[in-house]
Amino acid sequence: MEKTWRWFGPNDKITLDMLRQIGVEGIVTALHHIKGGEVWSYDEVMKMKTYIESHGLRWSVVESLPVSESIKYGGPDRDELIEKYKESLANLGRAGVHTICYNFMPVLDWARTDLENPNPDGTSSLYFNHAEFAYFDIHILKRQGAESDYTDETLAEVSEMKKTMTPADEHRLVDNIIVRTQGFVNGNITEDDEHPVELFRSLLHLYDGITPDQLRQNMKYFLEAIMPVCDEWDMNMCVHPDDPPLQILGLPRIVCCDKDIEWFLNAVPNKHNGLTFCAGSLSAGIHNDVPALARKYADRTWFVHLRSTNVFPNGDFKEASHLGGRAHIIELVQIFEKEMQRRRAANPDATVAELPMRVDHAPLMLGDEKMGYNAGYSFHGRMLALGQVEGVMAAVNHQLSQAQV
Ligand code: DNO
Repeated sequence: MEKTWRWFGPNDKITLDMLRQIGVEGIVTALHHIKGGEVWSYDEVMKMKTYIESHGLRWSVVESLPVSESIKYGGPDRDELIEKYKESLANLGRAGVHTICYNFMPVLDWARTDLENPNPDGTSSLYFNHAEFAYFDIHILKRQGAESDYTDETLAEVSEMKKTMTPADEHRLVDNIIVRTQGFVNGNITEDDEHPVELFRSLLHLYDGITPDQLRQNMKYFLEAIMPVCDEWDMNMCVHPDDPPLQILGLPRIVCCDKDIEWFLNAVPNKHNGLTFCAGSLSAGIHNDVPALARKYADRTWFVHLRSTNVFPNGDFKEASHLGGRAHIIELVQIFEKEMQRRRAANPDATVAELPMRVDHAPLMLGDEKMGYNAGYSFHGRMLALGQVEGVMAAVNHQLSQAQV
């Protein structure tokens, strides 16, 4: 696989020169300065591509070309927005960038309650606490009927919490769940929004009455509309699984499990309709057997996110070491490296593109915590994780080449 790294553009404190020194080959980025829904012009795409290439790297993956809410809930302007999306895709294809990561999650791009949960060794990691999330839903958002989505146990924990939560604690929860995890990924809420909770509530209302089936139909509509452009420019669309892969905030969520993945791949049976295999997101659902999913969907996977989580008996989950947890990354590397062998064998005369993989959501360590990095995107933590995964890849490839002799 190709070693890639998510980089947030020329203002990222982690520079491309630093990334070359640690063995990164390809860059995963987006035109973060362009407002959601607007066309990425060929010139803007080329500017970014040239900048990356002038540092001896290549632009391997777009993460993300965001899908507007209106396309997801099926608003009146969706066709217009889809046309713009198609234009951006064609401009990327013309520039030679062919792998596109996107998601179909309503409103929230990903969710965590705690961005610096301490580990015994002095580092810290991202954490999702169910009771805190329920507290946010019930007492901060005050979503109608929210209580009925939680177990008695969780509700009892929430009542206990209510006795001690301060306004500062509540502010921290809002900041973690809907601001600091969203702004930097071109999500709906940014650090500059003065009333994030009100804004968030109005976004949730856009999905009133939208069932999972309706959302599925909207996804199919979107994919069918863009496939001709994807065929023309060889664009690999890779949907990112829902993170966490669970039903939350009464929203329809449709990329959470085996059945969901099977559905959207079959609904639009074109190889350009593929998957970002985010091992970490999938691992946070106790219903998911991550290596089994990788085995089943390797041939429709165009991008791999390697990270892992531990899920606790009450459903809370925390990012794990890249060598531990529920994702079983060593097995995943075996599966995807074998898939690469298969792709090469199936196309002996062509140069088969390496499958890009990046590490994700690594701990804060060795001073990362003072650097103000985007949540989950530390430097030392990710560098350590990349070193670990690189070692696994080297060992797996060595074994595979010996098996061939
Ligand atoms: C979070 C990321 C997500 C992901 C998008 C893809 O760390 O995994 O923001 O990039 O959901 O569209």
